[in-house]
Amino acid sequence: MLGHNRKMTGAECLAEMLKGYEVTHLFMVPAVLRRTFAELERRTAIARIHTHGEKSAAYMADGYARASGKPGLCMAQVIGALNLAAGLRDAWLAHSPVIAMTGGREPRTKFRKVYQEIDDVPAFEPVTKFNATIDEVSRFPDMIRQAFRVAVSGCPGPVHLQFRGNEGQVDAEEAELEPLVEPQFARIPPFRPEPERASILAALKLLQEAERPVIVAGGGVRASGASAQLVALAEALQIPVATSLNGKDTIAGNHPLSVGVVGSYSRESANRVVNRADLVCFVGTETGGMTTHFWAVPPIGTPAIQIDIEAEAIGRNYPLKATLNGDAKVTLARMLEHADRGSAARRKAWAVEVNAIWMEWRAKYSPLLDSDAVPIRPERICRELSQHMPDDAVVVVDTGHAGMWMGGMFDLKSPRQSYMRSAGHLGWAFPAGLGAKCALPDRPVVTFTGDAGFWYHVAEIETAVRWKINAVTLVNNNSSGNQSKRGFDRAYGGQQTEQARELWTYNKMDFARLAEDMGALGIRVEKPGEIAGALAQALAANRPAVIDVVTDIDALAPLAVS
Ligand SMILES: Cc1ncc(C[n+]2csc(CCOP(=O)(O)OP(=O)(O)O)c2C)c(N)n1
Repeated sequence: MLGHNRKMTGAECLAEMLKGYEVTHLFMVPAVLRRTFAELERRTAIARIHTHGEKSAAYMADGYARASGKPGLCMAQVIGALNLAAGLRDAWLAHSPVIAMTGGREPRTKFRKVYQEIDDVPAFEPVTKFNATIDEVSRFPDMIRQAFRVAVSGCPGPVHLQFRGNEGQVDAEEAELEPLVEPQFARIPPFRPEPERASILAALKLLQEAERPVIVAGGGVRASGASAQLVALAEALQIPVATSLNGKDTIAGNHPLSVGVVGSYSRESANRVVNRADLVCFVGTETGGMTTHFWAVPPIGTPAIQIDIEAEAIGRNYPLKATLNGDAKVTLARMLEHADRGSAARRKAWAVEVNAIWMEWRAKYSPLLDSDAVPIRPERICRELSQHMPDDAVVVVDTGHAGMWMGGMFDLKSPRQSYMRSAGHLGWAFPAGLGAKCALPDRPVVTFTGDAGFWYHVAEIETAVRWKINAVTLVNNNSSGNQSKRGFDRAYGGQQTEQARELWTYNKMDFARLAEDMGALGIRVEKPGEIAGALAQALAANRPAVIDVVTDIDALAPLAVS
């Protein structure tokens, strides 16, 4: 209740507030907010996960946030602040509510060449929605509330609070404070704004009259928890659904109306369906370059509708026939209430055509999905994972080839499964998977990464072992970053020299052995028939597990069609 102040330290206030916001874990490299850490131990059960680098702390907080919908917290002292800022970049791109706290400067000594000190605040500007300093202990309550409020509101995203003192020592000072918490802002979404009825009816009319419509569902559907409403509307009107990579888990891959991920890291059939559509309904997607294959899928000029919680996103890249500003869940629910199910008959021929496009894709890629080749084809790993992933798994995927393989070739088979992907940063997935497991300890978490991606934060195996974060990490180990091969072929005018391979290959590495040495379970897989058994063993291990799958360095993911 506002106005009930008591004398306390900033540390006591912050610890009480984090407990009130139901934070369960935070991720950091010391030493920052030391007094707060002591109060956290005294007053709360919050796990203070001490990592091997600030960037992986930020990625863990991001994975925690995306898995739970609750803000993920990460922290660094002044010298680690920019490492932390670098780690917010993926959260920024993915609209993930991460709260970063850093130590900052003392007004008494700044500009006097204080050891380790620079002005870090500007570096947080491009990766945060709110970037602020706490200079007075009296500002703890309102600024912490504002950090949570901004992180989860509207289109979610990262925020940064810099605390005075290189380690944020302002937390040791006392004032009359009230650790008031607003539980509404403890998770996304705090509000569900609804579009006006007229715009709902206008959009529905267009969808119902269309003969070849398609829905493109993005991360906004996931953030809103609107999968059930999306699928119900698609079923009522018989409209196929493509997703962005960020929205992959908004419809199960085995649903008859699912056509897969559209865009650059995509499935060929999804791009073909979206390019045949006479009306595209974008829901909770930025319509960015990745989802639209640089605005070629669908081509600009295709009749379109857009639903988004951010008014300023509506119409950014495609001229629109109808616009809906609101939360995805309530908007889709309202559309369903008014939907004319009888109009579905108009789309019978479209359903047949869409199914034929999907069957063509399946026939074309079956030999690779089912391949018994040694070294193993990544497509076969994807098929094995589609078949054997637990029904409630959280699947976490890195970028580059990992994003392409899993985006295009892996299918979720249950609405209870979740999928989270790197928004572009190589190396994100392994720590993000650990953060996801902290947020959802009772669900299996399976991360898919290439070896180049895994190398980035391999030291965090020790963190996983120390904290018993029993996530499973599968490494597509081709001793290279072979997604780069095509680009270097082009740069060398068609075919690269033998020496050019030094630009993208690595020494061979047995990650299973490395994992074992660090106290995790390590399983080396060299034959495709061993993948399912390794996954089952890793999931049952009751300790962190690394499945090191030796794959074909010549396997290149198919490029997007437009
Ligand atoms: C931070 C960052 N740096 C560089 C890149 C560019 N990049 C994309 S994929 C890739 C190589 C991926 O290698 P790996 O994870 O081993 O997968 P593979 O291509 O071998 O299947 C690189 C360097 C990136 N996406 N992110």
